[in-house]
This record gives sequence, C-alpha cells and structure tokens, in this order.
Amino acid sequence: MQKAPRQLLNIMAMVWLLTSVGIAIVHGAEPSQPGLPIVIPVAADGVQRASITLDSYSYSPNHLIVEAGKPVELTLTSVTTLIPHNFIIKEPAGNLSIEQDVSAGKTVTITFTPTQPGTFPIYCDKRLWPLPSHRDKGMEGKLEVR
Ligand SMILES: [Cu+2]
Repeated sequence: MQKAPRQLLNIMAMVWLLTSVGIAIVHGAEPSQPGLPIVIPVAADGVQRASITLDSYSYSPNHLIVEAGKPVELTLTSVTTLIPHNFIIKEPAGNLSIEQDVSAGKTVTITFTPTQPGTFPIYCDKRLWPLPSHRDKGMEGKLEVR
C-alpha cells in the first residue's frame, strides 16, 4: 500500500509530460494576426508584383489588394525548415483557381489575372493528421480585387 502514492506520482508525471508535448505540437507557432491591407503597385510593365512570406502558420502580408484585369505576379517564399505549405485561392465567382505547393525553404512564382471584383479567401489546406489544418491554425488571408 505504501507504493501507491509513488505510482500515482509517476502516472501524473507521465500525463503531464504527454500533455506538454501535445500542446507544444499543436501550438508550434502563433497564428498570424490580421494584417494591414497591402495595395500591390502596378509596375511600368503593367504587372502587379508582390512577395509573400509563408511560415507556420501565416502568410505575410495576408491581405492583398489588386486591380482587376491586370496580371498579378506573386513570389511565394517559405521560411520553414520542415513543414510544407501551399497557397490556394479557389473561387468560381472570382474566376480564380490557384493551388500552388511551396516546399519548406523554397520560393515559387505564380501569375494570374483576376477579372472579377470581390474579396476571395487565401488559405493553406495542409494538415498533419489528426491535427487541425493549417488554415484552422490561422494560415489564411484574402485577395481583394477592385
Ligand atoms: Cu501550411
């Protein structure tokens, strides 16, 4: 009977350890805060260019404002060392269907021309089962077409 308290302590220590590790995995990074809207300038060649940084779990900047009818060129740079992300804008109403993977530490450039005014969600749908998707962790933004 004298061993009971010690076993209880061991179990409690184990539970504490597992819980701490679980919390550390789920909260690996703080979700992005709502960013200030960024108006992407139109370059002399008529292209609207911007650079976006992808991290776990954010886009920065994450609120992009562009003009309809002019090409948009986004340079997507991942600053993670392990976690893959993507950049999705799927909006039939906006005539947009973009899905671009961005591997850890890589940079890719995408080009598209928005034609319909509106505000469309940007998000990352990657997930490590059974954890929530990156979007659920705050990896989202918006494209505002004017
Ligand atoms: Cu992601």
